Amino acid sequence: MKRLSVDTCRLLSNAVLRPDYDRTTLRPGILHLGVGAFHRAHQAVYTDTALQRSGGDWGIIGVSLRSDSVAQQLNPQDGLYTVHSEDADGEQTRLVGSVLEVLVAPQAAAAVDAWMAEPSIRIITLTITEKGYCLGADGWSLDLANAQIVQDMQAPGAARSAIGVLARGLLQRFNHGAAPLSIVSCDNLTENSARLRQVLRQYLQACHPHILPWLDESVAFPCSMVDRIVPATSASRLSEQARLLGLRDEAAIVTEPFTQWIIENSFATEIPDWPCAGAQLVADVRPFEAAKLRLLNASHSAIAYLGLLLEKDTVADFMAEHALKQFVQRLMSANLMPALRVPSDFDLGHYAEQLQRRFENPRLHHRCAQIAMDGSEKIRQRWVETLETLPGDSLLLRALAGWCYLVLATDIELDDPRRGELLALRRNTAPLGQRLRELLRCINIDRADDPDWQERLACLERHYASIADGGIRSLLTLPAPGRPNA
Ligand code: CS2
Repeated sequence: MKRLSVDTCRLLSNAVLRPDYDRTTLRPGILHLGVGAFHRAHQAVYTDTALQRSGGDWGIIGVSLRSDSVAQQLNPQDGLYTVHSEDADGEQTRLVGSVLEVLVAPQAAAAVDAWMAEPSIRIITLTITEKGYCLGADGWSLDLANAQIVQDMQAPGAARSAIGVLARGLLQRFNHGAAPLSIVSCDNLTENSARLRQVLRQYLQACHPHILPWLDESVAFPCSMVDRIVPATSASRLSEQARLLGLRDEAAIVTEPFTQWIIENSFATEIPDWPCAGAQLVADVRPFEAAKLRLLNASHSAIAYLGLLLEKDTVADFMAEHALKQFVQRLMSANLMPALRVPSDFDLGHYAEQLQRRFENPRLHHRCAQIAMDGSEKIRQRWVETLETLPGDSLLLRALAGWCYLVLATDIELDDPRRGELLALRRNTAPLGQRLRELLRCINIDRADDPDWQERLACLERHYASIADGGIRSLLTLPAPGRPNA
């Protein structure tokens, strides 16, 4: 079967929607760091719709920070790929034309710097995952003990971390006319771009302090909340897509129809017509970020860890079992939702119902193992604030007991930036209470003297023991309705 490209795309099945703007004259206006599946199903699609409806020079230069796999998928296809969205109510496939090229930063550092310096690039967006921000324990400053940051600060010209690459590009931009710029984080962190600004300032302060006045004056960091469930595309799904398309698309994405992008309206530059594609520009994204992270992502992580312990492959498999779905519903309604403060016109109940249907989508094949990745980073963002509003025992604490058990007592593979520390705790033979306290430190809970945490820790130990005795199911049996926080 032929492969998708500019030359072959006329052979695509007629069912595929295609862009009708002229890609041959489209100039880049956006540089994106971390051009994985999420970016291709989200920001690149909003930009594609904006190009379609309102035009403008807003092509995207994608940058991979480590591996060349996305470049291998997209460059031979002239940047073209398809997005297939599907749920129980219907499906749609579209060809996306907004990505022009993918560069691999370690192999093409000069080209990446040159694009960052280019005034026609007006926006840099990022999806580099939570760990990419190299945040220290306070969640806002740069982790100066991070090995990559240490290395980058010693040799900023050869930087490899996202922060180092961005800083080097900003230096070039400053040296080549200092055009204004908007930098938008699209990662699952509250106040994502504000945090990025802090760590970047700290890095620049150490390496190129003379550009800080320009950064403060001319570079904006609008925060944004992004939402779309985008599982990694499996090999079998790629073959299924190829049959549907009539062409091989190595970069095909399969996702859900739902998509949301809420962006702080504080740009230093013009932007594509993202609002016509459904993006909402607001004065304050924080309530939206909190609702998304502490409801969607928090329950996602709970499903992932409990699901792995129950040998459920996907989120939909988990939700297909009545008792487990009930657990998720109660986790949301009794623990997660009461801890949120949302604007009066935000219908949290509707959002939660919609979420459950999204999780149940049987076409998504979103693997628990994918969501479980980087747990020590994600749990900080998703669970800790809510746990602190809940006294003693709670369903969320049971989910935390599940994660602790998974880390300490199973041989399930851990894909986590703190893998070394976690594995050392797994092998450690110290008393359980001590190991749990150390594990909690890995998710930034270090309050051994706080009586509330002592109570939670005692419950955590009890739950851990009951998982060890009777398996995780014993913990997911719901207490009688009406009990507070249960
Ligand atoms: C998921 C998210 O992998 C994960 O951690 O919780 O990627 C989630 O699918 C997205 O944030 C949904 O918008």
